[in-house]
Amino acid sequence: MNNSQTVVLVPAYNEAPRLAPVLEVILSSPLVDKTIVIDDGSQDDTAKVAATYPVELLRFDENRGKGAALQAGLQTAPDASYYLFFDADLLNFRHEHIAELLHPLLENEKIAMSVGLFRAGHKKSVNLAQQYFSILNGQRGLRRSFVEILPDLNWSRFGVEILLSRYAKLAGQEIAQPELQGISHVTKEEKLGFLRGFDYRLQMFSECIYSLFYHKKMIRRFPGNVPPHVLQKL
Ligand SMILES: Nc1nc2c(ncn2[C@@H]2O[C@H](COP(=O)(O)OP(=O)(O)OP(=O)(O)O)[C@@H](O)[C@H]2O)c(=O)[nH]1
Ligand SMILES: [Mg+2]
Repeated sequence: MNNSQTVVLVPAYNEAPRLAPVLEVILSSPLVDKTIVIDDGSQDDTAKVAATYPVELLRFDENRGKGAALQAGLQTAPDASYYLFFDADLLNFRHEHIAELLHPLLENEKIAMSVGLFRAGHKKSVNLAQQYFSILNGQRGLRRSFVEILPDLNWSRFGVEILLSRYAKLAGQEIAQPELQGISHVTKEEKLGFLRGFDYRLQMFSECIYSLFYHKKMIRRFPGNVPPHVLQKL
């Protein structure tokens, strides 16, 4: 009997039109024990949609960014063995993607984090972007022992993936990069229209660049649970 627990975290900000199909895949997966949706300050019906499903819903009035949302989710389930992160706007999302992300953690205890690589048949731009920017992918699996040594994620907003990937390297942790075939997601421009979407994209880029250049400084300032020997290297 295996009593390990797998918890899925879904950060969702203004995702009411896209959230339901993603939750249906997660909730019908035999690999998932618990699902937590984190909505901080959505102006649409994201929380209402989430509340129609058997998930734990964390709702904050103020928007605090994706990094803080994931941190809140992690703190809610401190005893899980594995944590999977899935964005709320996935397309062509299937059970096999959950297995692909989880398997590297189950099969090799040296792997601290798995980072999904999108392999989308039809969207060439997504494939190409992933080739170069896999560090940005939000579909991840984390082992509890890695979660237990994470720095504070609250400041990082859209830079959270860069923070996690860079920190894993600094902490000498191994990363797996399973391919997630056929999966894709809705872009900001598709959600918000070109101008507003592009504006939001620029904001995301600036948060990512901040994280890329300043993650060491920010880890020193907000070390969370980073062990002393890792802090010394920063
Ligand atoms: N709770 C919460 N979730 C967020 C926040 N910002 C982004 N998210 C969620 O994080 C996931 C990824 O955000 P997206 O805006 O789709 O970013 P992306 O997919 O990296 O970027 P593009 O597709 O290139 O536009 C989605 O599920 C968002 O709803 C936030 O401030 N709070
Ligand atoms: Mg997206």
